Amino acid sequence: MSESLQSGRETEQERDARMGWWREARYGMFIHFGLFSIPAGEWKGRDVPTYSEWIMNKAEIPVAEYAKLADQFNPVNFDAGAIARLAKEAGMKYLVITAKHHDGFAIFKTAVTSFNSVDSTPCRRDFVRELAEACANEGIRFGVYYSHAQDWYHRGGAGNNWDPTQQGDYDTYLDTIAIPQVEELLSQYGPISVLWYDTPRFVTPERVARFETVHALQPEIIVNNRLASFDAQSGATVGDTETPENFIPANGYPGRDWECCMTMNDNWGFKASDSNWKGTKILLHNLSDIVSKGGNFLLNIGPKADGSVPTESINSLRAIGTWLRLNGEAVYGTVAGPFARRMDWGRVSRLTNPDGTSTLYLHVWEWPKDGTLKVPGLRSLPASGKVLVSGASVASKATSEGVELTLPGEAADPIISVIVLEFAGDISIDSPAPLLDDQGRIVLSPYD
Ligand code: JFZ
Repeated sequence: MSESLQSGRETEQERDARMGWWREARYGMFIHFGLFSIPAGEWKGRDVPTYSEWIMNKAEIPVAEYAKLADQFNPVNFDAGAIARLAKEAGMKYLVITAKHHDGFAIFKTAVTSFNSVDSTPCRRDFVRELAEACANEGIRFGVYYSHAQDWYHRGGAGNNWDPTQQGDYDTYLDTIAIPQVEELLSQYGPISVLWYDTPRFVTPERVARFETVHALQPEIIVNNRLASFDAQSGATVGDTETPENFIPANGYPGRDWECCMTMNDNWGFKASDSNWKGTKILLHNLSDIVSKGGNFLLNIGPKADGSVPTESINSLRAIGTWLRLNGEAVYGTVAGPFARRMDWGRVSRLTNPDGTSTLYLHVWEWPKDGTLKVPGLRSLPASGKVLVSGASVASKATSEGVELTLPGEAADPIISVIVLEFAGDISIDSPAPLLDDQGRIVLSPYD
């Protein structure tokens, strides 16, 4: 539920319980799939310089012309079971798919418009239902992305300023398309764990309340911060989670749940001309960086028009899944590390255990050549230390800067090796002193 509109209706304990699985999950799959997957970023032989799923807008395609894409939408290779298994193999714990993006096309059976994948296409398939069932079979939590304000097809939807035939009343659009479709999604597809709204336009507190009413259909649902950018009365952020997109905030959002959503290349929807794949190392470093700041990583795939998942996406997801099978305890259920400054050798995540002991996971991106790893600012000596994967012991000693670790042998992993430090109680850390040296200069490490 939205934080500002739920205030008083949910205790902190109830909120923690509702967010519990999400905070444990830390890592999910985003899927951008729809009619836009057909042009894949090209229109009338021209590459359109924009996100693939924005092609109708940037190429200013008239509604009637764009709608003809539905006649050829037949993703015979869309295999919901395979996608859910891929997410599971990748170590992802939840999945969010674009039920309706800004182009107004629903990939689910909706009674309020025929512009959907069941009524208007040769495939006559409900992809939301297929994926919801596949995720249930694999134990993956299921969520939906919904573009509630922007709708370039239905009259009155926001964002279409090029086709006069689409103009109409915004509240009528909300009442006849957006709100009824959200109600369909929350009442006809079983448990929906995440409702991922996108691009709030003209969304007032009164309009927020109309959506909020529907959320009551799934009382445990987690709603992001994009239903409305703020609650005008209280000024509080509406929604349960912050959603930095394609960037990782320097310090996360202390005290707030947040999720970084990210593309694997430069597009959300499949774009044929986009071969700028980030690759496994960058994506794994991003996961490490995000969880070290207490966030979740929602990593996107853009299936092709035939429904198949790009090979580059599969390869990186499988590689990260392999790493997580060995090192997942440094990710799942952890919280932000205790250090105000990033370590120049990697990142740190943390567990505060029920018995009062503490655990630090050192995500070592750069294994020190001399085997000595410095943890500046750490003032508690660990009771024990080991390399997570091998179990090899790690010795530690206190120094004037903090704690110095002696690492055994070679790095346990070519990308990120995890060191586990166990502490008998809480962890004492230097307060983040200003980065001044004795000449009063600001001293920044390369990673700063
Ligand atoms: C939005 C969508 O427009 C996009 O197609 C994709 O679905 C992405 C996940 O979400 O993109 C945005 C949303 C907000 C901003 C920029 C792009 N913003 O606030 O700058």
